[in-house]
Amino acid sequence: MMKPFEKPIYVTRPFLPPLEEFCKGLEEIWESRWLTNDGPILRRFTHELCNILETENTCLFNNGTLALQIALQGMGISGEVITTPYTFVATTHSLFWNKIRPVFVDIEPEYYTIDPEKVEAAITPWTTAILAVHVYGHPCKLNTLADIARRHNLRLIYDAAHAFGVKVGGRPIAHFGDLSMFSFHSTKLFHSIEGGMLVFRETGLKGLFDYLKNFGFKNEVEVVMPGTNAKMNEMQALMGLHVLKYLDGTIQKRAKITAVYRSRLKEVPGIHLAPPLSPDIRYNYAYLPIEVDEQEFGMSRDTLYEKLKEWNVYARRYFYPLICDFACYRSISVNGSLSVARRVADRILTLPIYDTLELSDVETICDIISSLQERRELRPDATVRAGEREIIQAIAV
Ligand code: T4K
Repeated sequence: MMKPFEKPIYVTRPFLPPLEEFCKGLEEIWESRWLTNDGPILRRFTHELCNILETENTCLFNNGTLALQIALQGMGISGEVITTPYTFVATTHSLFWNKIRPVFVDIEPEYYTIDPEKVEAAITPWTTAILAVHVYGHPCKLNTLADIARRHNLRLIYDAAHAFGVKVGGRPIAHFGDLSMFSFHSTKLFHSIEGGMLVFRETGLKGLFDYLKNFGFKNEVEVVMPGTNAKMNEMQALMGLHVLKYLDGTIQKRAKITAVYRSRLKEVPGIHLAPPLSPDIRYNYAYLPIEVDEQEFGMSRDTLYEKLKEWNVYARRYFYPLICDFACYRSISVNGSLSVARRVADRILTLPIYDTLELSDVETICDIISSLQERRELRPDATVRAGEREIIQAIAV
């Protein structure tokens, strides 16, 4: 008989490098007594990232939210920005902090990224930019969005918080659009405890972002703009450097986990996964979203979410509710019905995925989901052989 997991299985766990390696790095920090403010480890980390991303146009921050806020300010974005309601709330907060009006449009149903047709329909004379999200690391419709941005003279900004390590046609995803923001939060596949990065096309933005994240200081006696404090410190950079060494292995492990979920869950009625991505995309397996069809599965997404907790499995409803349904954004008018985003937000569940999750545990999670579905099939009106209902219920309890 299946038993609940002894320890909680969370939606994610941060990757941690071998402790001895990290301690060696700490010794270097102790030696130098340089803790923050453009230290030597931050410079090394930046250099490594520039190599991987094949660009010098990067800037590191203490988190992704401040990075995005600073990006919008540095690029002078104002008026209206067309964006998605299906994301983490920080995407919209970054607009709000810059006094920009978000215009929410619907998403496409396969990969949950912003629907380019809806974007084009929402453009007004006040629109200055598109803020799209590579949600779960799924690339947006890159070419179509670029074409719309070019034709309407709009800036194209990507919240790529989930997309570190993703490549499209062999190119890092950071190469698309005018600017991309990556989050290095501990819950991300690649992290620096907390952290964020901007990657941008215009080389001139680098100096601006450096000022904005360091109080606007040009030198000891000159402040050239009202900046804030959004610097990455040496401990963060050290963690980032060490986690980076293991990134490929981490992605491979997640790919294996995803393969097990995919092969097992495709047999479960009412559980739907995004279709496989196009072969020219190198995915990072950042999240494992499933959609729960209440009719077919016999149980709502919320009931499944609660039932899984009884088995010590803590899935998450990323991203529910939609941003436009949060109290602080309810007064903002939305463009169109958002029918796809609403349906997905009501059905989505992100399942546990992280490098140390055993494949046998993934199998067990799938067994639990299947058994919950089978149990629901035993509705009073279902035809079952004598005694079968009792047997299946006993297995499922
Ligand atoms: N744009 C998008 C699209 C984003 O998704 C995010 C962040 C941002 C922008 C902003 O980037 P940052 O400013 O954060 O760099 C988490 C993260 O805090 C957030 O970074 C992330 N998106 C969002 C999707 O998820 P929570 O509140 O759901 O995380 P929390 O603390 O509940 O953690 C989830 C699970 O992870 C826990 O149940 C256990 C595990 N965990 C977590 C932490 C922090 C650990 O095992 N160890 C840990 O240290 O927001």
